[in-house]
Amino acid sequence: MLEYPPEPWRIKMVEPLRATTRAYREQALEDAGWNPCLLRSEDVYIDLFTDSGTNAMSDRQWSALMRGDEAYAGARSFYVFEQAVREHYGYEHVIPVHQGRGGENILSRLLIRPGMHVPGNMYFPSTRAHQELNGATFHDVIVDDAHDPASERPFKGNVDLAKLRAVIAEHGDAIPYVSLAATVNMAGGQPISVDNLTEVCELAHEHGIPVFLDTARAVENAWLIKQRDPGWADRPVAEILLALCGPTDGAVMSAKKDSLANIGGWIALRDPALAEQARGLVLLFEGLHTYGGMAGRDMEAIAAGIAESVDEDHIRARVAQVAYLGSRLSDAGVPIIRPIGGHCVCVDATETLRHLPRAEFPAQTLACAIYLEGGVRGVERGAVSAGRDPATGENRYPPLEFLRLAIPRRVYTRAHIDHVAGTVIAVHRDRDRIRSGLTLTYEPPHLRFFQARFKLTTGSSLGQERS
Ligand code: P61
Repeated sequence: MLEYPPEPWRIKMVEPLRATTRAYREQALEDAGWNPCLLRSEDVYIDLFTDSGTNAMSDRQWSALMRGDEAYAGARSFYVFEQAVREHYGYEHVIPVHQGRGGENILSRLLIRPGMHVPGNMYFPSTRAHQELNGATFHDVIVDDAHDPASERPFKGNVDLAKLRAVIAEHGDAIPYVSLAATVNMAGGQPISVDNLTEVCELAHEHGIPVFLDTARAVENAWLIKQRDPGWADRPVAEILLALCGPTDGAVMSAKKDSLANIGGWIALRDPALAEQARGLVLLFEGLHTYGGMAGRDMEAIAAGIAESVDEDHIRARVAQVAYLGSRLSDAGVPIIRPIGGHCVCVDATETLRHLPRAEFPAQTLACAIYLEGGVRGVERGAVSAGRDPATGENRYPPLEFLRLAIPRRVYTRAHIDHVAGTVIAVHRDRDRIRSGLTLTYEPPHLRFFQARFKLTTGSSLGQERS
């Protein structure tokens, strides 16, 4: 019997979903240029495109919205928000931004100069895009296991300290900061351990290099630490979160993830001088330093969401729902990234569609196949997401090529998750019927996966239809 703890909430308001026919979905996908990202959400039955901003807010968050103080300057809601971030993440200076990439833009502009080098535990598209826009080269210093879908190592988000030492030895003076992520998204939501994070900070600090943590899913990381590191098994998740942030110099946050909000984010810093400079840039790019592009009500909803995010019942049920989907797929022989991460289940596309060359984007093809099969939307995380090398213009082929099924928080029921499992299992069973991959017909210069368009490489259908 797979574990599926009863949800620690009941449903007060519902949003109708529409099931469609296969013929309808074929037309919709064709119109969307074989990119599920370009589908209209009303044409999607179960939307696992992202867990970002797709959370269901609680009755407390909705009532907090009504307390929003919409003053342009010094809104009361800002101080409520600031206090919640300080209390749960432990940083002194809290600067609001409209969402995560707003913070990435500010931090990269502040600290990066052309020719610099940024090491980190695997790239994230928007994070690396901002680093590269400002002239830096990103160096992946994550442990090798992170690139191996089958490895069961519990902390595949850890940094390989030897790799980090090598980058410091070569580029020490030109490293503005180490860019760490809690639960590494592009590795399938894999956590970093407190011990490893602490060692990274010690090493970087010895060389005068600050460390900034992407805390978008740090609560989920804290929960996985509680599950996987016996030294933390008895500690509250709120305490583990503080232990993760403690050794770092600051954080960038997308509140659209852990914080159970639909929009928002922040930069959190310890250094008052750097914080002052960040506020200056926020004024230019986001909004005043006491709202950063958010409405007062958004800041209230985030403050309430932060408190709920570290509730043990919430985080247990959230991560268990992800694990339930992963276990159902694993048990049916679908190759997924192991161990199952905090926010998503990732189907190994190179393994599933072994007969398709990488140049035909197997993960993008798989995303199309599960949409056609069951109206389920996931997202490609492979060569399309990796984009082109800015120096050579060639496609980058990262070791991992997978279809990500990211689960929004508190949105779908077990029956929905069972529908997803049934859909993916059916596509996997009939995988040999998928005869065509995809060819790009349009690609924008940045974050191409969001807007790219494709055509079938051969024929007029994927070939998966049953006769
Ligand atoms: C997602 F490919 N994540 O997972 P923003 N850091 C981390 C994220 O996961 C993240 C951001 C920063 C998304 C949406 C997304 O290139 C991409 O609030 C670990 O979305 O600006 C976002 O936070 C950025 C996916 C965003 C992407 C940008 O689905």
